[in-house]
Order: sequence, then structure tokens, then C-alpha cells
Amino acid sequence: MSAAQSIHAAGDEAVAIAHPNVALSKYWGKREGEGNVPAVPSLSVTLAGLTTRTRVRWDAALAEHRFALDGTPRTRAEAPRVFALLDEVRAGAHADVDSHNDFPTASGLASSASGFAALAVAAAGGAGAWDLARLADVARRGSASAARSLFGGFVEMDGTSVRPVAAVDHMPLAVLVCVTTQAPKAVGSTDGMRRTLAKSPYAAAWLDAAPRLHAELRAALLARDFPRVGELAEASALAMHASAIAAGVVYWNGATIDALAAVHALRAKGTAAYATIDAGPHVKVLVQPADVPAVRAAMGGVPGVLRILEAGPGEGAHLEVAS
Ligand code: 2P0
Repeated sequence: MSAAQSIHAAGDEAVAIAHPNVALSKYWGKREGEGNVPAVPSLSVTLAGLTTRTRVRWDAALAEHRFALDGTPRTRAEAPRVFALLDEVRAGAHADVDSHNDFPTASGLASSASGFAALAVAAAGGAGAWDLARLADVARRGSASAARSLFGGFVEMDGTSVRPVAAVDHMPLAVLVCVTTQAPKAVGSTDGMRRTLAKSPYAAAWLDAAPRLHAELRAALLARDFPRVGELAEASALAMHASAIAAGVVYWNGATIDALAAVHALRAKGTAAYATIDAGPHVKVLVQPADVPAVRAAMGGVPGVLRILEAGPGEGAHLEVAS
């Protein structure tokens, strides 16, 4: 079920499921002004197997929202974007929210994407009928990548517009997440982007290159050209990080470089493996499913790769249907 089909459940309580996504062409940088609108288009794949489950119960007796993440209560000051989303969904009303991730926060997979997608769907699901554009708007204000997790398969975000471009089974793909630290990241994405656009001598080059890389990647994806998708995904990630690094925003550690070198060594020996890296030090290797065992073995031998998670294309956010 897609989010589009599922936001018709009325009532005061709803439970939603959402999955993280990994961008093949990266979003990095926001447009000036309000609304958390990305400055460049991006294209992601929503991932199966890793899940955020969020329950929202609207309660007229509450004087303030209550929010717990993995069992730990968070205040408005600690989670301002969560509280702002709830304020926006139902002005003047308050909700009790309980959210759980079945994957570790330091896994290198954005919990904000699945977190805000599940929150938006559950909050709206208990608030009557919503159109998808409004739902995407609310999710994007929480975290831009969350708007992409509303949809399954391959998803494009361009400004305020979000749409699926290819189904879950469009192109066989495995994502091997090579985890290189258990520590949380030092610089959040929002701050890293702001610093990149404000200070990087290569910010303009990134803003210029990103839409081109995105358009080429989209075309390669639609043509089911896996090696070209991989090359362009790696190019997008490296261009994003080059612009950030030039502003002093360095997400990589030593194992990131070693893992990247291992991916290049695999390619030199004829394996179609490509790297992408998000706002953290983990390396995500894009491969075709038949190559998973060999690539997993090679990446597992890289010193500093602590563990490897495997994911593949998955479904969009949706309300949990009571069984
Ligand atoms: C992406 N990232 O396209 C890029 C690539 C990380 C690197 O979207 O500021 O949590 O909340 O809108 O969506 C992560 O940033 O940032 C992200 P905000 P978000 O996946």
C-alpha cells in the first residue's frame, strides 16, 4: 500500500510504518527562505527490512505533545521539528507519540527519513483525509529526505515536488551498508549543508553539477543501466563530499577511505560495485544481487568496517492495518 492510498483512516489514533532511503543522486543544500526546500533535485531508493514504527494518538486532555523515541521521552526543546510537525497537522491539539526504530541510529541509515515519514503518516492518519502533496510538505519540513520515504521503489524529489519514478522491482539492486563507527555524527546534515553553501569555494560547482548528475542518473535508471547508475551515484556522492570537505565539513574517517579503495579495487577486477556515502563515515556499496556474496566478503575484509547491513528496494510509508 502506498501513502497515497492509506491516508483515509479517520480517528484519533494511527500507527504508521516507514523505511529509510539512500539517495543515488544526492540532496545537499537548501533554498533560501522557509520550508526546508532542497536546492538540488535528488533520486533515492527506499529500503526494505529496516523499519520505523510510530503510533500517534491525538488526545484532547493533553496540554502538550508527548514524544518518546525508542522509549526515551523527548521534550519540545530536544525534538523541535517533531513538535512543529504535530503543531502543523492539528493546530491547538496535542498528541501522544511513540516511535521505534528496528535499526541502530548509528547504522548510517538516516533515521530522520523514516522517522519523519512515519510520523507524518501516523499524525495525518489520525487527522482525517489528506492529499499527498500536503503530506509530502509536512514530511519535508521535518526532514527533506523523509518526503522521499513516503514512496516505495525509486523516488525523485525536486524542490517541493516528490514522486515515484520506478517501482520496487524496476532494477535488481542490493545496498551493502559498511558501518565504520558506532558513534553519532558530529555535524548534523542541516548544519553541514548550511556550512557548505556558506563557506565552500566549491558550493557553486556542486549546485551546478548536481542537477546534471541527477538527470543523467534518472535516465540511466529508466534504461536499467546498472553500471551507469552506479557510476553516477558514486560521482554524485563524491561531488557532494568534495564541496563539503572544502568548507571543513568532513564526514569521513580512515575506514571510509579504505572502504572506497576496496570498492575501486573490486571494480578494477571486473565487479560492478559502486560506492555512495551520506552525511557520515559509512560506505554504502551498490551491487547487483548476484555479486552480494563476493562484495560482502571483500568489504568485510577492510580494516575498520565493523559490520555490514544488507538492504534492497522497499515499499513506501503506510498506515499499519490492524490484523
Ligand atoms: C540525501 N542527505 O539526499 C542527502 C545526502 C545526506 C547526504 O538528505 O536538513 O536529514 O533534515 O532536510 O534530509 C540527509 O539530510 O536533512 C540527507 P534535513 P536530511 O539523502
